[in-house]
Amino acid sequence: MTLSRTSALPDALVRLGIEPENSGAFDGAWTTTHGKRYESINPATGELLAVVNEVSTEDYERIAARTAAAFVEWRQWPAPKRGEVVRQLGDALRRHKEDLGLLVTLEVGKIRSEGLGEVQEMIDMADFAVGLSRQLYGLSMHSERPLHRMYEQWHPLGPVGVITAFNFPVAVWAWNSMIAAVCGDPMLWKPSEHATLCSIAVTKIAQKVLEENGAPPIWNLAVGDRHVVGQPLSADRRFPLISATGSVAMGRSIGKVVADRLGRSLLELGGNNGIVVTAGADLDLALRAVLFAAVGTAGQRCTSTRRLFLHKSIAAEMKQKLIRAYGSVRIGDPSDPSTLMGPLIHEKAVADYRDALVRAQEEGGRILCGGKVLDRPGFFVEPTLVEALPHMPITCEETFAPILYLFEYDDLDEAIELHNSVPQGLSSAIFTLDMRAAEKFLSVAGSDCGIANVNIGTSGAEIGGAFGGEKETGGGREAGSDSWKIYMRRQTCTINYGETLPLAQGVHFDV
Ligand code: UN1
Repeated sequence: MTLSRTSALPDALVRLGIEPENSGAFDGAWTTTHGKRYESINPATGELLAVVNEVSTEDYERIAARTAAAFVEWRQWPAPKRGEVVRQLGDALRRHKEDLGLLVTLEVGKIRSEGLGEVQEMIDMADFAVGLSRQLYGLSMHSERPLHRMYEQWHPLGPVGVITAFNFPVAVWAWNSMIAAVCGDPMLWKPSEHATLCSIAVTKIAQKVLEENGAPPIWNLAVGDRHVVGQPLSADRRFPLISATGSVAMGRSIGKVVADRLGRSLLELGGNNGIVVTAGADLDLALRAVLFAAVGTAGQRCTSTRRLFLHKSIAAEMKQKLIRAYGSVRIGDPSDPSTLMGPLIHEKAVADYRDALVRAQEEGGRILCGGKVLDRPGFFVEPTLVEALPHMPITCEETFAPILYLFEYDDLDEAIELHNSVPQGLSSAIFTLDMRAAEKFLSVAGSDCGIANVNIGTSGAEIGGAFGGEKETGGGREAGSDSWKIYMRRQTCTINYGETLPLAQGVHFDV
């Protein structure tokens, strides 16, 4: 594909501080970088949006050192004061919602409503974190020893390395940065190389809030590939926590490096999410949910539905409904409000889509509709339904594309077994009006995923819950609930206010 520079940057990008050529290094100030130049491409047109200068290994070292230095100051700010800074960041995001949402659309191809939804997810995280800044509770325990008091407290952990993927280029930063900030941790962000402008815009918004509050540089940025940022960051002992979102292969290599230095990793890796539809389910509800979860974001969410298990009694009807709905999905310019499905992120994603469909057919699958790459600029494909056989190897893999594999089943136990038979364990759902089926799906013998829904699709989780999954999805939990605990260190304190020294467990040790 040939690249042509757009005549001028869209006003929204200019308002966000994006320039034709940008520095990808922020550590309290935007600094000159020594790495290569990266071109940010609009995946819907193939046009060049702007250029970003990536960091070099020496730039990384400087940013990491500044992040570590910021910790020494930031951890002394009272948590509610840290929360106040996050509150102001939430307000700034409210003001920039339209522009930042549009940048998400232009740089990664999400439709307008999903681009705005992503910024809303950041705002929701800010609100959650502000409340949390007054609720970083520890427990107190009753000591077994007389005149002793025992309690636990939570201290800031240290600088956090955050590695994010292209598909949620701003929200996943917010999951980490808002919580890390109230917990007292500064962070160094390595964004996806396919969403560099989003990372620069977010960091500029955050920079202003930090400056207005006289806060140290806690939201730092190092745009660069795995060699100059990803690997050094994972191995860097100044970062006790590495939070990484991306493929299983990426998580496996980062996880090993972090484990080797006995650091903590928070991994949010691939999903291969399934929906079970039982006999007697509300099929229209199921249809709408499947469509959003399988076709939304062009199938490029880690929570996208990739496998659909249909009870034999409703399979034919549901397939017909799906084929009709898939045929009417409006594919095209993601900034046009009537578009439902935008492009894939790049040429390689299109090749992966093609390869997956070739393999699916070789393994016995049958394409029911879709399956074609669109002949137009940008990286557009058709949403695709494939009738699949149980355990086809391709259905055990995550292909980041709008391909949905359909299976039929006789009884629920069989469906749950097939559902759980893949290596990933992120999100899952059942559509049913039968409370026994719903409860079985949610029971210990039901879905093995980190997220399990009833009459709701697999994607589009709210931030209030802990987000993440089991098995090869990596086990990490981010965003709501008590996910904050991984960003802090727990200290158990026992205080003796008596005049003797009784030992626990009844041990005597007197001279
Ligand atoms: C991802 O795809 O990496 O539940 C995150 C969802 C979104 C987050 C997805 N709230 O679909």
